[in-house]
Amino acid sequence: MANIADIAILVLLVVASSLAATPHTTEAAKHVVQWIIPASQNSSSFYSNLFANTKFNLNDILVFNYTTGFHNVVTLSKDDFKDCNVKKKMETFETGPTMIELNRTGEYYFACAFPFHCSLGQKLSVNVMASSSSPAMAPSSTASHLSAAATFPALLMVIAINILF
Ligand SMILES: *[C@@H]1O[C@H](CO)[C@@H](O)[C@H](O)[C@H]1NC(C)=O
Ligand SMILES: *[C@@H]1O[C@H](CO)[C@@H](O)[C@H](O)[C@H]1NC(C)=O
Ligand SMILES: *[C@@H]1O[C@H](CO)[C@@H](O)[C@H](O)[C@H]1NC(C)=O
Ligand SMILES: [Cu+2]
Repeated sequence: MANIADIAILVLLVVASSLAATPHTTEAAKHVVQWIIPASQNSSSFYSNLFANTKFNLNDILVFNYTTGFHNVVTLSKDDFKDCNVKKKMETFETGPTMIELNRTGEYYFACAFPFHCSLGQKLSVNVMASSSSPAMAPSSTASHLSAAATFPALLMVIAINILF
């Protein structure tokens, strides 16, 4: 026969474990891209197609994976990106893999500055959204409701078992 203290401890354990299992929402996503000259015929849209369904949120990390010395990563203005004017680069990253922390919202324009690589399609623009706080909150509260809903029957069962046996 269970006593009140046993039940109280069980309740605490179950509640604590459900709290611990609640997922973290602020985790930054990591997007890895194989940074190459696209082999496809539609080379100029290769990278935009690749990420057509990807959402980039503030503080996500973009990883350009390439072999140092074979490619690099430069940032460009919108116009220089369009024209592959890589000589007007703002920043240069030359060690692969290059990790870029997307620490501001808005458009980023990346290209490889090796001769002809950009015009052969090795260019990528991403639009970083500030949505990491608001839309991410919705799934989070749904998740914690679900986990609370799932916890309650489990709690009753544990108590019932404890009382019965
Ligand atoms: C390739 O480009 C053509 C013409 O621009 C387009 O119709 C087709 O959908 C593209 N294919 C892919 C896989 O992007
Ligand atoms: C980077 O590219 C290399 C060579 O293609 C590959 O072995 C490695 O798994 C890639 N790394 C990531 C994080 O994708
Ligand atoms: C954002 O990241 C860049 C390099 O990725 C860095 O130079 C800059 O200081 C960062 N800005 C902030 C506000 O953290
Ligand atoms: Cu390149």
